[in-house]
Amino acid sequence: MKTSQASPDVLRSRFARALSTMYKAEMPRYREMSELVAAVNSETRRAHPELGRERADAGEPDRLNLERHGAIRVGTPQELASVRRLFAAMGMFPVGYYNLSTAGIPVHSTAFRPIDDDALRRSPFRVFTSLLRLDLINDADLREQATKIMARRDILTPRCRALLDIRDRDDGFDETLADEFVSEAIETFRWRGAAATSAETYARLQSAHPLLADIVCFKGPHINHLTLTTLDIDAAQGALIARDLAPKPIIEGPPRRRCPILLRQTSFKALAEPISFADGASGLHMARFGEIEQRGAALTQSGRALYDRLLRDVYARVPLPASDPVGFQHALDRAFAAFPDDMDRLRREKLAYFSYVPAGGDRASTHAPSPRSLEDLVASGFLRAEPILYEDFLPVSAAGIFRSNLAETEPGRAVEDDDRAGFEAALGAPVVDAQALYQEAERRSRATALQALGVDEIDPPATET
Ligand code: OOG
Ligand code: NI
Repeated sequence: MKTSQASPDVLRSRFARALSTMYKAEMPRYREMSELVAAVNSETRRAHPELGRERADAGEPDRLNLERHGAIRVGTPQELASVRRLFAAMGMFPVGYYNLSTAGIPVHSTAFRPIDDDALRRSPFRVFTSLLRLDLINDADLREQATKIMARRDILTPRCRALLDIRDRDDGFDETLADEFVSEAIETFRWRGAAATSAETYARLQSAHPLLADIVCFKGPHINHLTLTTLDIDAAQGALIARDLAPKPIIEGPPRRRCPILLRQTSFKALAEPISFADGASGLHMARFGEIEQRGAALTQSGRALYDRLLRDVYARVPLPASDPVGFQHALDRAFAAFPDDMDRLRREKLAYFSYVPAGGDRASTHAPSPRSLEDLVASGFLRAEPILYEDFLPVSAAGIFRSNLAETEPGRAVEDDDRAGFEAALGAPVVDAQALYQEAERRSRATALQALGVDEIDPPATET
C-alpha cells in the first residue's frame, strides 16, 4: 500500500457505515432498533460512568453505536472464494470454522474479521459468512436445480471485479477508487425483492429447507442482519419488548454476570417481506432481522470447555428454549453458578485470556524489583490485568439465531460430520485459529508489559496452550 492509498481499515470502516445506511433505509424497523439501542447505551453510560473502564466492550462513546457485525449466506464454493477476495481488500480474514449441521442447519461458516488489535480498534466490523451444504439436501433433483440456478449469477458486480483486479495490480486503491469500491461492494449485499425463480421453484426449495430458498432464489447474498452492540443487553431486550419490536424469547449465550464472558445476543425476529417471482407471482419472504450483542472476555480452551459443558447441561434440561423461556433462563442461571464470576479467579484459574498493562500513577515511577513473578507484579499493583474481548461467535447461539429467523422452531436433523476440509477448499485457504490469536495477544501483552517494567519473565506462561 502506498501512502496516498486508502488503508484496508479505512475501507472496512466506510463499508460498514455504507451497509448500515443501506440497511436502515431498506428496513425501517432496523432503524428503529438502532435508535433504541443508542438510547439504552447512553442511559447505561449515564447511570454507570465507570463502565468505560470496567467493561471490556464499552469502547469509546462515538464508536459504541457502530455495527459490530453482519451476516450473509452464500451458495457455492466460487461465491465463498469471491467474498473472501472482497473482504480481504477491507482487512477481513476468515477466522474459525463453525459446523452448523450439528444443529440441523445445512451450512458451515466462518467469520471474516480484522485480526490485529489496532485493526479491531479502528473498525471492529465483521461478517459471519455461511456456505450452503448441498450435500446435506436429500433430494437429488433439487440439488441439481439449485446448482443450475446459482450457476447463472455472479454475486460481485462486474465493476467490483475490475476494481479488485486493479487492487491486485496496484496493491491498494487511491481515494477516488476507494469510494467507488465501497459503493460497488455494498451492491453484493443489497436486498432485492425480486426472486430469480418461479414461485413454484421457490416453494419446492422452501419446503426442503427454508434456508435453501433464501440462499438460492435471489440474485445475491443480501445482508440478513446487522448487529449493534450494547452496554446492557438485558435493558435492550426489555426495551425491544416495551416497544413491541418482538424480540426472540431468550438471550443467546451465557446468563447475565458481573464479569461478562463471550457473547450474549438477541434480535427482533425476521419480518415477512413482500417479494415477486420471475413468473410474475408475488409472495412473502422471511429472512431479514436486526440483532444486538454484548461481548465479554474471551475464554481459554478450558474456560470454553466449561462453558460448553454447562450449556449442554442446560439444553439437556430444556431442549427447546423458545417454548419454555422462563424454565430455560432458570436452568441457565443455575448451571452457570458453577462458572467463576470474578476477574481475578477467571485469570488465576486460566479460564479467560487477559492482557497486561503496566499500571500508571504512583507505581509507574517505582522500578519493579527484578526478578518477580507475574502474579507478584499484579498483586503489588505494578501490572493491571484486563480481559481480552471475545471477537468471535458461538455455534449454539448462531444455530438459535438461524432457527428463530426461519419458519422453523424445532431443531432439524442433526448431522455430526464436519467438513472443514471442504470448506477450506472452497475458501481457497485455511481458516485462522481464533484460540491462537487470543493466546498470542496475551503473550505479546505480557512480554511488552514486563519489558516496560524492566523485569525478566520468570514464571511460566499464564495460559497453557
Ligand atoms: C447467521 C447467524 C449467526 C451470529 O450472530 O451468531 C450470527 C445467519 O443467520 O445467517 O450472525
Ligand atoms: Ni449475528
